Amino acid sequence: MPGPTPSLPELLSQHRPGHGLPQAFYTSDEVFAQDMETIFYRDWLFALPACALEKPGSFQRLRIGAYDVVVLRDNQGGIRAFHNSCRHRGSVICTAASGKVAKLTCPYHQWTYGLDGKLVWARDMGEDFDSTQHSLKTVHCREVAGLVYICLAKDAPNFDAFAGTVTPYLGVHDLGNAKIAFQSTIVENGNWKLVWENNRECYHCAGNHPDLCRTYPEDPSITGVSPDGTFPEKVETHFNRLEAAGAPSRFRMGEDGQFRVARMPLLDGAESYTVSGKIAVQKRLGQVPFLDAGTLLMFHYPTTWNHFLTDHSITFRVTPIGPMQTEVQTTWLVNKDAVEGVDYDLKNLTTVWEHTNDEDRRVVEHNQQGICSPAYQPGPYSTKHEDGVIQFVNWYLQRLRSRQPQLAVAAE
Ligand code: 3BY
Ligand code: FES
Ligand code: FE
Repeated sequence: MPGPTPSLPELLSQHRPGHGLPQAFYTSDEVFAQDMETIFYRDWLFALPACALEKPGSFQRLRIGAYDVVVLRDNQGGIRAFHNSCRHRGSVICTAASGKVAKLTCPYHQWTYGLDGKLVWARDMGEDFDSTQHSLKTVHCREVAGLVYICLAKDAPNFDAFAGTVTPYLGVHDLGNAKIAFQSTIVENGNWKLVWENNRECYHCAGNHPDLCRTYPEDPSITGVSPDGTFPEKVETHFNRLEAAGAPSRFRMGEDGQFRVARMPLLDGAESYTVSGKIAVQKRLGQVPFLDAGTLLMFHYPTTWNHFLTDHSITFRVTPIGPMQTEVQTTWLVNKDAVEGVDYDLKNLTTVWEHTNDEDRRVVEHNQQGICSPAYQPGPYSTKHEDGVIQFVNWYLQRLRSRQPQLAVAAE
């Protein structure tokens, strides 16, 4: 019979570099709680594309572990985030997943807040009651080129390096003029780190993604992180061609490995993620200079990877639900003036990634099932195909160690 879960310092000392993580990292309640405390409650998290909040008062509710958050557009057009907990007796205020309101009224005793979070009405609270002391609690919120990020920490980590690096890359994609064509939300019965490990390699692509492989190259230099900083000549030529035409493309990575951005070529002749390989949306989103400009790949741990294409863009959001459950939300963005049935066919637009997501769900679930066996022993990653996975695992372990000083010592 398996014994009790080893402590986190023990687990860290069991990890062999270049190998998968010990079982408990993917299964235990304790590690899951630690991941939430150390990473999800402290890092910047992708929330939604700004265009999801169309008008002042549009809101969306997000759940991150124990936290319930409302992200909304205020009367000045800015985007703000608040804890969804009333300053009276704590009720949730927004009960719907999304909607549009003039003000935020608590369903319990109707305390009412403005879109700036200030308490504007509370009945019969007496002379001494100071409404200015009862504003909604704010959550850090930043918009980067049409993408909204939040941070639950009291003191948010620096976000400027990421924002400053990716903003020029995203400029040509014009996400400010996007609308949501489709959104899918799936639950994968697997740990959030397995979702990421799977995303960070294409070693599994040929065996699992028949539709994606019509356009997306299996070449590890496209998906990976180029540990030696070099790229095949074909990729270099692609970078140079796109940059000369005004579309930033070269591979850039955050200093601590939290994010990467690079405009990568698709297979020869491919323009977008469709079965035919041709663009899906005739009225394109953005001003990417060529139809064969490939895909701008951007990830930011721990919540998002993205594909910004020549005709549309796709955002992905990863939200852990439990040690062996993760939500993956995919959003297809198109030009706000593109008309479904005229400029694009929704099925043609979404088929490849609907299939790919389902195939990824299946491999992640199989991975989780096998890891749950007492016979599981972490195996070696392929250095050729899985350098991106090694990079993710190293980032994760480094986060745990740097934010839990006792773990840094235990790992020596
Ligand atoms: O979604 C990703 O970023 C990559 C590309 C295709 C599959 N996956 C490895
Ligand atoms: Fe919100 Fe009472 S709990 S008004
Ligand atoms: Fe995949």
